Amino acid sequence: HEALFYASGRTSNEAAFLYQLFVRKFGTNNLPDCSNMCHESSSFALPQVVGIGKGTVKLEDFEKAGLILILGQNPGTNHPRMLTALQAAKRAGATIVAINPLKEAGLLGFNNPQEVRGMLGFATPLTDLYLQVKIGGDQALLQGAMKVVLAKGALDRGFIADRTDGFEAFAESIQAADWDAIVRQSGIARTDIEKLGELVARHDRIIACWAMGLTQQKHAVATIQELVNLMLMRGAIGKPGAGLCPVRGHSNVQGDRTMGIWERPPAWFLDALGKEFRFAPPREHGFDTVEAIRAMRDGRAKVFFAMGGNFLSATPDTEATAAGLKNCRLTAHVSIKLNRSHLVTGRTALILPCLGRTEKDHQQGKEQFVTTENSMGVVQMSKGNLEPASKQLLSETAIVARVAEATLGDASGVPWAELAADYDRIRDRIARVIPGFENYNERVRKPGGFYLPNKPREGTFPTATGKARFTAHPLPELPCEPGQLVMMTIRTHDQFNTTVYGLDDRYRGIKNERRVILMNAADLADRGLKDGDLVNLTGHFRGETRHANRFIALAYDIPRGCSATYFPEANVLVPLDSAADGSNTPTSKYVTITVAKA
Ligand SMILES: Nc1nc2c(c(=O)[nH]1)N[C@H]1C(S)=C(S)[C@@H](COP(=O)(O)OP(=O)(O)OC[C@H]3O[C@@H](n4cnc5c(=O)[nH]c(N)nc54)[C@H](O)[C@@H]3O)O[C@H]1N2
Ligand SMILES: Nc1nc2c(c(=O)[nH]1)N[C@H]1C(S)=C(S)[C@@H](COP(=O)(O)OP(=O)(O)OC[C@H]3O[C@@H](n4cnc5c(=O)[nH]c(N)nc54)[C@H](O)[C@@H]3O)O[C@H]1N2
Ligand SMILES: [Mo]
Repeated sequence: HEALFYASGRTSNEAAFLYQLFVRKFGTNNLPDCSNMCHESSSFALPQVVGIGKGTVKLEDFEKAGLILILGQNPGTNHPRMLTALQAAKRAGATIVAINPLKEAGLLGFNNPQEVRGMLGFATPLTDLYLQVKIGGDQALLQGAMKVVLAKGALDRGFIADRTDGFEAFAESIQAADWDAIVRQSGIARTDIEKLGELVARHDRIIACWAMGLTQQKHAVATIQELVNLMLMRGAIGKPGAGLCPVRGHSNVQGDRTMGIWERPPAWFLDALGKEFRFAPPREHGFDTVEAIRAMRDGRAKVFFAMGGNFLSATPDTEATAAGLKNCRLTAHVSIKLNRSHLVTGRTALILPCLGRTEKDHQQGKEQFVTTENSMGVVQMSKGNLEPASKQLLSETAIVARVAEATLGDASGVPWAELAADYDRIRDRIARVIPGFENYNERVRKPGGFYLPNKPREGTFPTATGKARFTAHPLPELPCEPGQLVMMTIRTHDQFNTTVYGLDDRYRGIKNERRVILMNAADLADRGLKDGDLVNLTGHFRGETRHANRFIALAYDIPRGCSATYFPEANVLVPLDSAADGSNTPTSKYVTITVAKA
């Protein structure tokens, strides 16, 4: 338990399965991953209320939807392919609502470069209702909309009676919710909230999409369950053109979790894994990302191994993470690109370069392919077509197999080399351990791959009670002292997480600078600041302060009291101990700061 095995979300199903097998044979569930900082709040919230930690829609549902809600997501930049589905939905008559503190360009309109009209620059208007919610105000906004739906009696009573429980207590809590608090916390006028409520009341084919704006909040789990409440009122889960759509980030982050990259593995998974590989997997839950940093900092962890990712830059409180990594006896990274995590190391440090997904992967003369699972639960093959950058590069799978063999010797009883020599053999083992992967090798070779089973999609909810569950969540207090601003850390178009490709933020009209803070003009004026002033940022959390100096303050269309900086430049300000209730996801979208002239 003094060793930590991190994973980012690029690792293939095959490498991920072998990796977690190695770690559990080694004797721990210390498998923190990027999910802990990403959609963990969704993975934690959804099983309790719908019985599965994933979405319930397929791409084809978008064209059948009547109403699409997009909360805390910037698809134009982060999920550009989704815009095609939204555009098609729009043309088929769907109404689209965006809920976001910023008016993100991709949500306002859309140029499809694949279409002549798009090339000529005619944007298809996308959003019918744009609600510039205050940071952290989504739960209040959703409660307001649900008050309207309740008042109109616009309920799918058959669905509620047959497929759900907990409605009475939920309805009471919504009735008790106070309009003044709702308007204050959401920052949205009651008339606009009523427009949203009326749209919800009018539609039953509703799709709800969300991403980091909802998940990286202290009250993320409650907010996501509130969104599920709204969907259940209208019977909008488990029918065509309707359902939940948590939009994921890394290409295989969902698959990695399915493969067992999880510090809190379910018992059935460990049972099946133990049976297939004849051992007793450790049962005790392991460390997630936040706990892993604390363990390194406090000297309780001495080895840090990373399968991809950029742990130093992606995690909260960069200083604390750096101190933790330096405390280790060994740090090792399997990577396709150099990054800052390679520079802040333990006493011994290894960089193990590996093949990328775009490169050809030969094992014993035979060309291999790997597989991944997308946000919609589709498992597909992925095969590189470029010559590898070097003949000496190993695949991730080969590296895991060799590390396992060297660490565990013959005692493990797993034929590591044999498995890594032909990925079909790994897939055969996955098929025997994880439900839904039967005939894996055959089915994944078919064009388009295959869908994993999804019970809520088919209308049954494998929760504790066998029903979808309404839950009641009284509005929390959101901390923000007088003079403070709430800061969210967001992405630009020209970065992929910690890999920054360019200094422009083209859709927000910011050029050649990333150390900026976007603020409401009135908030600038209050502090005697002008657009373009150089400022120092101070984070405040439980009496601790954190500092990030010399940012450029820019006046921007953002609600009062809210501000935005970029990830990863502002990660130094994200407190390690500020995390979502239940999921322990760092609150990267809710950091309380003060701003002063530099
Ligand atoms: N080009 C590019 N694509 C990417 C990535 C990348 O870095 N670059 N990263 C990938 C990964 S790992 C992920 S997880 C996804 C992330 O995809 P997103 O979640 O879209 O990414 P973020 O930039 O973190 O922004 C979230 C959005 O939430 C809004 N927001 C912030 N706080 C709140 C709030 O309290 N309420 C509401 N309603 N909205 C809020 C912000 O204004 C922003 O528009 O993208 C993936 N795709
Ligand atoms: N403040 C703040 N912090 C955040 C976020 C935020 O919005 N705000 N977002 C969080 C989110 S959503 C996420 S997902 C995490 C991301 O956390 P990570 O996944 O740890 O970070 P990345 O920047 O995606 O990792 C990039 C590195 O991965 C390696 N890599 C890329 N592809 C491969 C591959 O195929 N194999 C191997 N072995 N290595 C590869 C490269 O070396 C590259 O430098 O960051 C989180 N941190
Ligand atoms: Mo992510």
